[in-house]
Amino acid sequence: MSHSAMAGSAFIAGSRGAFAQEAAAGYIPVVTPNGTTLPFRVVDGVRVFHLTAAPLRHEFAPGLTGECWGYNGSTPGPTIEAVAGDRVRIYVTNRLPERTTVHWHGLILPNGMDGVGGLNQPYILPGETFRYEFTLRHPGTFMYHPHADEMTQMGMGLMGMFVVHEPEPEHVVDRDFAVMLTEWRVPVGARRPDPREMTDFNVLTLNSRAFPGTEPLVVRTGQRVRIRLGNLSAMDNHPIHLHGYSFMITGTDGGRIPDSAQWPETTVLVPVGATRDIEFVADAPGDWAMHCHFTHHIMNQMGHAGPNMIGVEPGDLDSRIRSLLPGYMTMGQTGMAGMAEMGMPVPANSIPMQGAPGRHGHIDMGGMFTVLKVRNDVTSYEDPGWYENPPGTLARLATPEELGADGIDGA
Ligand SMILES: [Cu+2]
Repeated sequence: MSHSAMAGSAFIAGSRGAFAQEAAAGYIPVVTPNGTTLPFRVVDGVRVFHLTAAPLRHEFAPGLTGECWGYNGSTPGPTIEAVAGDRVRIYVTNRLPERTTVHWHGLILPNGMDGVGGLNQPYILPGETFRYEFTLRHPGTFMYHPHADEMTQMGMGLMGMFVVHEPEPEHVVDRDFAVMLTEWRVPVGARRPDPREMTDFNVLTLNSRAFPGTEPLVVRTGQRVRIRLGNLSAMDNHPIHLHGYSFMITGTDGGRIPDSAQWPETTVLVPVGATRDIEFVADAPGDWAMHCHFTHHIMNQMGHAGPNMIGVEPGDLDSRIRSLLPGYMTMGQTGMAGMAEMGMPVPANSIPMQGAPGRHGHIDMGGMFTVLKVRNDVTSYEDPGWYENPPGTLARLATPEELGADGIDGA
């Protein structure tokens, strides 16, 4: 008997926040930062879900809202969770202005359930509801997305994570996160992502949110943590770097990697159309950055068209231009960090180069960036605020005495 029986016949709410919810479903539920878990009901032993694809308004981060597409009111759609051995029935209602399907990425299932429009099934036309049903044959981290007008529908936000737990929990963790990586082109001043973009993506997201809109991953010191990363970006693999830890790569959308074949990393490359699971014991308290290591993927909307000003000495250029253009100021001569921090006026509904204030100053990163917050004494998984570094453990200005004592010249 599958674990779904434990869930009873009531809809199970998504898991967020309190510890008490963890035992409810018979496994440690996955947490989808900034997202939710898809409710289900059990009917005659079958776990029944309902997805509705529809347009929606989505906030990428404070200051930038888009007219996107998603499932059940969000992009990514709610995370689907079940247990290997479960039979699942998933109804999909199409409220989009065009036909769609859903492909269950990575799942081993009957050919007619695979969701490639035209190849495996007729399209789900606007207004129709299709029924998918199959048995989950193996545990792992999978995804779901349309296989119809793929460039448009994924470029507009239609995607979600699909987690299948082990029937007899062998590799148990205390905190289990699901994070979908994707990328968007939202022209400055526009609300509509442009799915025709091939190269110049300017909103890079974790669960469709750009920092500082990303919720931190909150963990108690000593907990075993799994982060399930999926990538349904149009064109980019993402090297996701976690600070503070060496983690093991424990799974892909092909399944769990045997212990003997796992390897340690601090950066995991998540290819387009793939998932990667990483695991570690959170034994180091602090605020640890987790971000894509492509530096252009930790920038929000920015222009690339202007001249490179680094090292330029503008002389009296500013005062001369100001006679024509009041308030003009040459920027970027010493680097570009100041631009966001200065609070440059920006076009409505845009977040150019925006980072966020941190505990010790401005964080220059935005986009595909979040924070793993590890704390000794958390009693809930709400954001605990910034880490207070214990005395003697914070980098600081060197004193002349210290420089002299250690023989540092030229400081
Ligand atoms: Cu990236």
